[in-house]
Amino acid sequence: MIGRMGPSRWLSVGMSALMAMSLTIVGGGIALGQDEECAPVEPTGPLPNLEEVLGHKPKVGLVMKSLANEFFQQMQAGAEAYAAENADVFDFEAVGMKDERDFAAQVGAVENYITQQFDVIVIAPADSKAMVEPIARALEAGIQVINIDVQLDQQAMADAGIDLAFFGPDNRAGAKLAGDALGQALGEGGKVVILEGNPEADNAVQRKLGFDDSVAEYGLDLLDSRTAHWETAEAEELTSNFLTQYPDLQGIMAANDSMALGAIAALDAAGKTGDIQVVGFDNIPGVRQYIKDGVMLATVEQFGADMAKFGIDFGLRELAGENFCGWVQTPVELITAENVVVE
Ligand code: ALL
Repeated sequence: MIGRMGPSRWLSVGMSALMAMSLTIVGGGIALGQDEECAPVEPTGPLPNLEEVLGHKPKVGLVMKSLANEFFQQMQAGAEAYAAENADVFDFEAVGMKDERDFAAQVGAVENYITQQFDVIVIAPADSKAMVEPIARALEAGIQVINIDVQLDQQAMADAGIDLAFFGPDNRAGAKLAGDALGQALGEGGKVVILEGNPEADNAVQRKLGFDDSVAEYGLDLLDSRTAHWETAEAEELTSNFLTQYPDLQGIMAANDSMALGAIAALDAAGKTGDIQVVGFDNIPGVRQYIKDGVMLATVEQFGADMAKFGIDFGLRELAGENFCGWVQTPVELITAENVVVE
């Protein structure tokens, strides 16, 4: 049921109105410049029961990225538990990729759901441009597609003649929370590097911009910025190289926690644990103890499981005739030693 989540955590930002950023109160939640043409996004009542209308129980597919990444493991677990609670309302299946660059697996999953005539696809695209084509084919086949986590490219969507709402966080603002924590810890002139996510994904681009914002605001000295494609092993290797290249390095901004873990492993191997501050993004279970122990400075919680659950809800609501547009903004929260919860 959609109402369980607490409405005030959900913001709706219409793309066209985004620039204006006017503050409006909508139905108990806060909407930033909500696009009036867009359906209200407040959580409302129980899930629509569509079995009678459709003649079958709706089939919902969740397409994620790397299942080696705890972020998606948690998303999968949350979505599966939600589907089990609502087993009378919809059938559910979740798929992921074997690693962060196994893009063909995502395309294959969408094709497969088209063939199997799924009713709803909720997808976190690995590539903001390349994923538009397969999604356009799914829409053409009459499937409701909900874009979560990584926003599809506006131009690529326009070229393909589609227009999907985005259900996800402000990645730039989220990264800036982590970047600011590092800025405050190091002060002006602090020497930092950025480990970027996969540049094909819009959220990687946005997080890089958010870190850049912190660099500018705190007068940090950005020595280097490169991608480790969201992966731990690649981040470890890149960080080892950075440590040799920049012996006076003081801080690392990683665009996700998988890469933060790689950075921490490289620091450990170099005997520099705790000497160089690390921030990340996701608040995966694997970093929480490090944050508590001061090995890692901060991360950003982005409620991945909720994102998928809401994606399912909004998909079913679209199937019932509602139409969402613009940006349905989901929350982010800075996690430090002060508020981290180690289970
Ligand atoms: C993004 C997510 C996570 C994740 C990354 C890796 O889309 O938001 O931060 O770690 O994908 O695929």
